[in-house]
Amino acid sequence: MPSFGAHPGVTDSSKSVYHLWQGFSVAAVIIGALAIGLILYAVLRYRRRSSDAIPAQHQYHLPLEILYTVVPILVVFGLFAATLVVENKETANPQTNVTVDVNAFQWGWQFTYPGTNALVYGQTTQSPEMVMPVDTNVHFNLTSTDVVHGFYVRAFNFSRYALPGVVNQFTIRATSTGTFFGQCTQLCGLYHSLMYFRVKVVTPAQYAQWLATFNNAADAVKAAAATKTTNEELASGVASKNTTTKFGR
Ligand SMILES: [Cu+2]
Repeated sequence: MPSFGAHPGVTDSSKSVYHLWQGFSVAAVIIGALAIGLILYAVLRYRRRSSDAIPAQHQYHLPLEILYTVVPILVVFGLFAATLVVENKETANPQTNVTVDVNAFQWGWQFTYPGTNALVYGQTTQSPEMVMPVDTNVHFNLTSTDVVHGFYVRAFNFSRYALPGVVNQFTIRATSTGTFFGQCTQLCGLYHSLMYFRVKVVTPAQYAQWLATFNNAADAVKAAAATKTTNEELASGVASKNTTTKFGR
């Protein structure tokens, strides 16, 4: 099936969004072709041939009127139902073992991994690179220290506001390894254009190895300081969705 300009991406949810897009595009092509076909047929078949003869008139054709009322309603309901299914998948927060706290600020990103010393931090030209395991549900708690930012990863077909005072939660399961570009998608000030980051998706073994590199006293101090400010924001923020455990922990 053609892509209609979109891409499947590298996560479960990016793929379902992509398939939804394909479904909508196919529906639009079929309905567009039908409408244009009927218009062209009527224009050509019943074009004016002589000055006085007019085509036979068929108003109040009840079955036809019912058909062109009911069919569009069914089409709209079908598209609505498909959207609902995909949206529910997008906002599902299944139980996870990996949690990443993302804190956006003017103008950079901080990624901390609760329960570990891992800390990824970078601003403007530093482009921090966060790490997450493949084929694993990863829970994100997204917030901001100052203004509204946008967490966007193109390969994930995914974007969320990073809002001060709100904790936006979502779960992403990457299905292939690689390094993917992310960026802020809300005009947030002078260096908004430099608010890039990268997401590195690695195997679970590589992820464990990466976490282990932070097992030292110096990184423990740094992570404690970084998570303290993030935790204060998470605690004061309003959760985007009620969860049984506090912010998925
Ligand atoms: Cu920003």
